[in-house]
Amino acid sequence: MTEGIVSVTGLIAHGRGEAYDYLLGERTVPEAEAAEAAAAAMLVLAKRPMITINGNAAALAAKELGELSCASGAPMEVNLFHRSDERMAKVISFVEGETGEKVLGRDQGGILPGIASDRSRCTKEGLMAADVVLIPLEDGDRAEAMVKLGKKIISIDLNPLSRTNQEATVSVVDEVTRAVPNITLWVKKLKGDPDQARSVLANYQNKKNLASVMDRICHELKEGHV
Ligand code: PTJ
Repeated sequence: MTEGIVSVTGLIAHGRGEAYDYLLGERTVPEAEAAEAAAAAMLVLAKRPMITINGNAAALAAKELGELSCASGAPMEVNLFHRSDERMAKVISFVEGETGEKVLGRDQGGILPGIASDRSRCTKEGLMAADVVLIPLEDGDRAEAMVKLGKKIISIDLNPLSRTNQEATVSVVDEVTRAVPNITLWVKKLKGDPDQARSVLANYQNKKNLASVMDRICHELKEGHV
């Protein structure tokens, strides 16, 4: 935060995540494992996959996201909610430095309809053109706007009740530094096998999976395990 990568409200968002991670036992629960496989299948089957990165995702998991980008062929783009030209440049340079990859976002010629102010800005060749978008720790308004544009969304968000998770096609309820490497492993397994990827997706039900995560949290609380 002092370097300007994470916003002040981003710190509060991290705290929310830590609380949910605690309720889930700070581990990848079986529902998350299933969602991570489905996320990988969607990335592998996409025509134009892409990864959007905000300050939180950059600070927590830039390297891991870079590895997923290389494995899946999904380009990375920085999009900020608390946007300024200076912060955009900082976060893009930070992610490029951490990953050694080119990151989109310097030329934001596209607009996400339905979002107020500068936070609607994105690139035409990246986010606007994508059919499948991975959105780690994303704000609900931006997630909703992408869904309205017909994009398939993969969220990574520890709060199973968040609007982002409720809007997503595949909702990964797991800590981002555990989730992303696991999605990368699944991408490597499924990359050469589109039939297997289709079968993983066909057997995955997002709403059911999210309900099961909630049941797990309630059960653990009732049993006094947390
Ligand atoms: O960097 P900017 O300017 O784009 O700002 C990003 C903001 C701060 C707007 C954005 O991160 C934000 O407010 O997010 P929300 O709406 O709080 O959503 C973030 C979600 O990520 C919350 O539901 C948290 O529970 C979840 N979360 C926090 N830390 C983690 C996490 N999920 C996975 N892994 C984490 N480590």
